[in-house]
Amino acid sequence: MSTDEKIQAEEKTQEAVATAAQPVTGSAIAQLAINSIRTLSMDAVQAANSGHPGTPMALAPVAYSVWQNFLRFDPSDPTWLARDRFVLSCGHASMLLYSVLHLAEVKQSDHYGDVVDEPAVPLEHLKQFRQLHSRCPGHPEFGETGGVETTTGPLGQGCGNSVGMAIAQKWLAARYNKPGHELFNANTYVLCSDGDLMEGVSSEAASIAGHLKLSNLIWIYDDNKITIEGETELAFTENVAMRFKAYGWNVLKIDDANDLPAIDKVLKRFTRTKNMPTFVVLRSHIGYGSPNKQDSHKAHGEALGAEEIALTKKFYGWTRDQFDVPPEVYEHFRSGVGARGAKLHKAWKNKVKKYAKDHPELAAEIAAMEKRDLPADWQSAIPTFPTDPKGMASRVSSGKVLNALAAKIPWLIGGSADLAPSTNTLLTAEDAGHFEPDNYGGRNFHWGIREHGMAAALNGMCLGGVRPYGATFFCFTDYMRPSMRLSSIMRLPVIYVLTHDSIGLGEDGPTHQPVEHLAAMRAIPGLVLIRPGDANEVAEAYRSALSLNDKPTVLVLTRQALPTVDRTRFASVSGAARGGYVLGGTDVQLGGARPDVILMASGSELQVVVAAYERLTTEGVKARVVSMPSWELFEMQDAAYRESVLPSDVTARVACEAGIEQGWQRYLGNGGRFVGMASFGASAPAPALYKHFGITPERVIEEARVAMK
Ligand SMILES: Cc1ncc(C[n+]2csc(CCOP(=O)(O)OP(=O)(O)O)c2C)c(N)n1
Ligand SMILES: [Mg+2]
Repeated sequence: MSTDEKIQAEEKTQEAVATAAQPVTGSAIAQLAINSIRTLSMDAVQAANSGHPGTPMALAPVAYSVWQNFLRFDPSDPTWLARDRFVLSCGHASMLLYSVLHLAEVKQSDHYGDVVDEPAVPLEHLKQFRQLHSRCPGHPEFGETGGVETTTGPLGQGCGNSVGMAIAQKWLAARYNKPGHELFNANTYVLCSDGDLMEGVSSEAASIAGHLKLSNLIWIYDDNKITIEGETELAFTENVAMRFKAYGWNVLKIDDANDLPAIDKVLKRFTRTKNMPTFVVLRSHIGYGSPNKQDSHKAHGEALGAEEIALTKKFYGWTRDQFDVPPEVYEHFRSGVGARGAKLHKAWKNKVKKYAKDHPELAAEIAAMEKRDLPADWQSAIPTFPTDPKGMASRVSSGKVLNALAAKIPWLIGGSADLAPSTNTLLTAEDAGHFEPDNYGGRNFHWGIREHGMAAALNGMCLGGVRPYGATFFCFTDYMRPSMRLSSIMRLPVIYVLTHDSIGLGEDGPTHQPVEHLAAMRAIPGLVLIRPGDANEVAEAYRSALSLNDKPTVLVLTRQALPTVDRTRFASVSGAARGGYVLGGTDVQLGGARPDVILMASGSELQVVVAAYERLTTEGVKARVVSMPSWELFEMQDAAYRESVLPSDVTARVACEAGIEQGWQRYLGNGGRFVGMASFGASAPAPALYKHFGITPERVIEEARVAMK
């Protein structure tokens, strides 16, 4: 008998036992727990008069089964590194998650993994669903509510995150498990909806998960045949199961979302599946139990109304008041997921203690990772680059710095969306390896041409404990912006290595040349963009990026060579950490005199303003040149420092950047002038383009003269 046949035979026996032993709906206490999830969800949506009751009502049984019978999760420490993850990708059904977190008495934790000794979701917060400062915001938000593993709501993102979580779990297992010491073997459970599966990002994620054979990942698809506008017939008629089969997933079916034994069987089957992710088509009925709204899009996104709630509760046989949970339900969860999680977590801590004796260095790594720390001496790896008028592309210096740092930080792992030879993001150490189904300890990732899936997975990897980076061309941030925005909302220190930063990439032309992308990235609150001006600023950029443990960083790098600035003639590169600094024309160099004009630039245009500065200086103009690799880091400095770099009484200013002007007004003021792009680029060698679009020292000098008038 093959393994698969054995599993099937075993399941048949179990099925017979299950059918004989209990009704299809499960035990009375299970029913009570499930109906508690349903009624809490209905009541909270009704209290808010806003939200999504139908899907929590339908998915309560499967959420119950996963949590109560399978999830290895300790409610008293929702941040335990080796825990199973539960992701509600259809974030609109947030009340499902909040109800479970409430009933399972999960503790509160924050963005940094600090646990607070109080319930994450007390009843008062459920009653304040969707109100300001409630721990039950409209959609689940990581860091706001203990037990919420990731921020979901933009459909498809949770699916993408889950692939990153499963990857992190496989990687941790491969690197840290040793003979006699199994520390990591966690699973990721996902609930997802029609919307999740229509979004492209989930297809990218599913495709790579199948390729990678992530057997620790299960997506449970809520096949309710309903979306907002009506029946899925309107727009979604493909055979989803066949699609996932083609992706290489193990596809299973549950015909009735209320059939607990069937759910149990499928989840067991998942935990025994070794070589592929699991996809479950779960046929459900949105608004289950509501006599007038079940199976209708009316149950999707609005309160049921008091009358309909009364009718539905009658159907459930529910006689209690609003928000009134039977005490035995709490006890039930305590003795289920609570007891199991506490026991496993305690055993894990003991395992780690023993492990630390045999593998002290690896144990120290795990401890650092748990706190989102880095190895103590990681900064010692950061290289310095000698002065070089010819210099090197910042993508090249980036590759050198990244590799030097990776040697010090084992869990700095990542890859590119099929552009590693161009983005220079390959880790070249002999033992770095490639993350593949037969080598989950590999540190190089091949995302294929799936930028969005990559970015969503990076968030999941970061949530899973590692420090991930992902790379592509800067222009293709357009293809992953939704996930980058979520990196920032979740305060995740993901590093995006983005090369080919402007018209400077040359011949590939306007489709590949970012123009508005700097402005677009800077518009994302909390995200730190760094566009370093030479190799040493690249080194500093990595120092900043890795020092930040609660913000994503975007490194914007060139294809073309940049001169490495002579730091004996110009200021030390240490200023780059402050986002903007005086490179030439310092107070000392100007003898304390007020500058006549300030020239600012980032990245590849630094050399342009430096050339202009040198010419103006020889002409006797008291010019100052400011390198501005990062507005966001500059804005984090105190007012006195910012004033010392850009004295407010110097209104003659020129900024030069091979992107659009938008945003530069902040530093230019009314009297300032901008030299950059106002249109898409063109296909030609880079020097010709800089000349054609007038991004030259001559133009900067011209504008400086206008500004000084
Ligand atoms: C990217 C994205 N687009 C649109 C929405 C708005 N929206 C929320 S739920 C939903 C569709 C609901 O259908 P389904 O995913 O099947 O969820 P169900 O109603 O079955 O729970 C839409 C369009 C969203 N949240 N995210
Ligand atoms: Mg649906």
